[in-house]
Amino acid sequence: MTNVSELQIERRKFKPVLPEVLSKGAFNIEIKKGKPTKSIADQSKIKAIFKNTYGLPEIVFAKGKNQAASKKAVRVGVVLSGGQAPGGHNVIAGLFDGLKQANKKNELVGFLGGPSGIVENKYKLITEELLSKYRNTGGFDLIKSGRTKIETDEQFLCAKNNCEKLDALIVVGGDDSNTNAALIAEFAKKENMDLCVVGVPKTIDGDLKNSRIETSFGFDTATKIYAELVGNICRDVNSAQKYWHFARLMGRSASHITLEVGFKTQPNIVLIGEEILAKKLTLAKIVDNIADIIVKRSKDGKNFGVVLVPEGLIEFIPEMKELISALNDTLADNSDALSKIHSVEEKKEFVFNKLSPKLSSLMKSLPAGIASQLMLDRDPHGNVQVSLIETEKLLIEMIHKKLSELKKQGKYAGKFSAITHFFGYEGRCGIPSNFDANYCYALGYNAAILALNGLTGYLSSVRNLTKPSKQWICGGIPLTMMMNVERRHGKDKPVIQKALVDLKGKPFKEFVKNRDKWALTESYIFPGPIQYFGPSEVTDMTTKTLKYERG
Ligand code: FBP
Repeated sequence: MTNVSELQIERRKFKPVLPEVLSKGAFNIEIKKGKPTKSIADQSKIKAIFKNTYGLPEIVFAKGKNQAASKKAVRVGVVLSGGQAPGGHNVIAGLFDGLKQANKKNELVGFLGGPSGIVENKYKLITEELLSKYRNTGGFDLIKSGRTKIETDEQFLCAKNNCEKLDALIVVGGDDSNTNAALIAEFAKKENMDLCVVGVPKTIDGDLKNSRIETSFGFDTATKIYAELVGNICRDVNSAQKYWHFARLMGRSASHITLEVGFKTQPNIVLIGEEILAKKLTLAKIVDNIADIIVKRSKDGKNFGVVLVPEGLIEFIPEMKELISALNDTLADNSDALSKIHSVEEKKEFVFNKLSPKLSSLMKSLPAGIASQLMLDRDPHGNVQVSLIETEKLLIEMIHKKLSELKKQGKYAGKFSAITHFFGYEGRCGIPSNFDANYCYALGYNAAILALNGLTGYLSSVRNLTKPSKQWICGGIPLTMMMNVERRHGKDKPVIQKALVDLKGKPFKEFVKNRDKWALTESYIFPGPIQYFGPSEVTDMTTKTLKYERG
């Protein structure tokens, strides 16, 4: 009995197709430098923090000769940071192959368990024998991941000691982890270390992007997996015609996943957090809007439908955003006192007394379970763990109340039976799609080229992604260019700005054009499972978001 599936065996044989510009290796790539750059906001504050790495030029790779790339053997460390995303192993594979192509003696070590592996000096040497089992597979299990933030002086000192023998460190992570990468790059420069730090844009949430980073890796595969599940639910709904399904989809700060899955399946209601914030909708108004569609459909005899809820919805509702931000500060300022209180109810009482009367009564008005979930520990970067907050249940509870009021008023005669789903972890470790397998391999290979050229403080950038991978454009984007100052853990911190759904952007406009029709009809699409073999139309398609944004 073997412990790999038939698909895994076949999938290992997939050979990612490198962008043309990378295909001849490090010594045949010319480095083109652009003009000095600025951070997207708070320039003077960011410049003051990143004295040594602020203002770097953008880098684009072109075909040509390169004398500068390191010919001497180098030792490079890689760390996978934050939530899993399909394709992480291919980043390591591309990195490994890029380094070995330049010099067989180059070495790659993988820090274990995320950034804590750097602090605790836990690592393993990556060899071809080891890596061959992981090529084109999902998950981060080759070296695991973690959410530790390298923050304290002591942690920086440990990192310094443990990276002393490295020539480069590659940080594969989202906005927070790459912010950390930028801080490490700055620290290394300040300490005169010979360490080049390069980031790789990872997150299924799709919120680490800009004009040069078209998408983060993992978004493509994860949304395809969620879309298969939601599509199947749509078909079930249309067959039985008796339930309303509420599916919450991962994406803690932005609604890109929900929008993309919306395009792929065309359900009846798709909530976009960014729109809710822009329109300053209250929780009650959101519930009214959903109830309105439920009532309209029931008049046509349709007591069924599908609703997509972005995981981060709660933080987009202005009154809840205010509450969460006050809670963040209260929890951070009173962490010692709170750690001595053991029951959640007593903790809640303590917090109620610290909040303003308005926020305290808002919190008291929430279902007890949701209020407790809001009190849960923040992650090391100061983020609320929205994946643990069951917003869909909150909505359903409120919709029930609203519909029974409408019933009493004689405005609703339907039946509302709701089923909930949370699709998150199901999509984060799937076998990468062809797109992610190619993209991740290119990102890793590209990071190797940046590292071999000592280009520190950059994010690996591979773009032109709606074209075949041979035509992709490669280079590096200064990490400080994407930064602004935000409030975290009750303090102002430099962070890479998250890319939220752009309400003026083409994907959102396309959605608005269609949503009224989706609401009242059954325009469902059933995308089915990811296809790894077969016609290019189904195996190589990119996301609808990329198609509308770049099409
Ligand atoms: P990253 O931003 O680190 O890639 O992680 C994103 C994410 O998958 C979110 O969608 C989700 O809210 C969160 O991770 C869950 O975190 P955890 O794995 O710690 O439960």
